[in-house]
Amino acid sequence: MSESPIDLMTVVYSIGAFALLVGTIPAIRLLGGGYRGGRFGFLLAIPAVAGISYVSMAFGGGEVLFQGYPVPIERYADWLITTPLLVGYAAYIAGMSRTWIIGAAVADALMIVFGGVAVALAPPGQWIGFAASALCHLSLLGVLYGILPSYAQEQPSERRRLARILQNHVGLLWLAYPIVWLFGPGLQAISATAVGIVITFMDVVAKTPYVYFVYRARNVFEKAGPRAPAQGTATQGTPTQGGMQTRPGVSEPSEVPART
Ligand code: RET
Repeated sequence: MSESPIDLMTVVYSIGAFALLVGTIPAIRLLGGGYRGGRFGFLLAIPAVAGISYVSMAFGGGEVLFQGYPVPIERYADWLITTPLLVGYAAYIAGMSRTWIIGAAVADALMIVFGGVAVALAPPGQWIGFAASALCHLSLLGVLYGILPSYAQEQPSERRRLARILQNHVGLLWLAYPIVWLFGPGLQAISATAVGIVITFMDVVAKTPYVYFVYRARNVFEKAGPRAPAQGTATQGTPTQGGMQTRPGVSEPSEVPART
């Protein structure tokens, strides 16, 4: 009786947890970077909540059998918190109105709630849940590609570029989730282990690079405070890299008086 000392999914979920927690690093750097605005707390919550959820999955926490198919409850709890943040943050970067940001986040949360209902129910109800979730997903895609661009257009070029990256990162990668769901818990054509491995990969790709993209484009955000670091030159108010505004329009009222 050779019982494997470490279960495959423990390894997979541990790697997922690690890769997601790596994603907190750029968010923490942004938080400590002396930027004004940027809502980096929300950004940090994305890989942090997911990372914690993966730690719990690695310990075999909340696995439940639905129709004989094991589903980790943490996955849906994590998605319920983090996917509205992913969508809402992309909308925020695009400069969308508060109403659209919240509307998109709510549509996203409903998509996950209906997905959770679908996974828990037996066939007729399951497909109704799937259809409701898919409708919410379609409405999200409508907001991302139908409404977001008109807001993004009004933004400075670097911010517009970041908004487009986040829009496509969310819009394209997420298409894979309902497909995996269909063959996994839906039709039960592929094993829960295979689903777990594929979803782990997708979750990491959906989150860690997302945070990094924002970090990479950090010149989009205004530098705040009296000690805006002079990168390269000590000249006041000179844009630093790539012509981006480091302190746009701020005439440094609270600066330490010039030592002349
Ligand atoms: C479900 C249920 C079936 C129908 C649809 C779904 C969509 C899920 C999506 C999940 C995205 C998750 C992400 C996680 C990141 O860690 C719920 C599978 C449409 C789009 C990005």
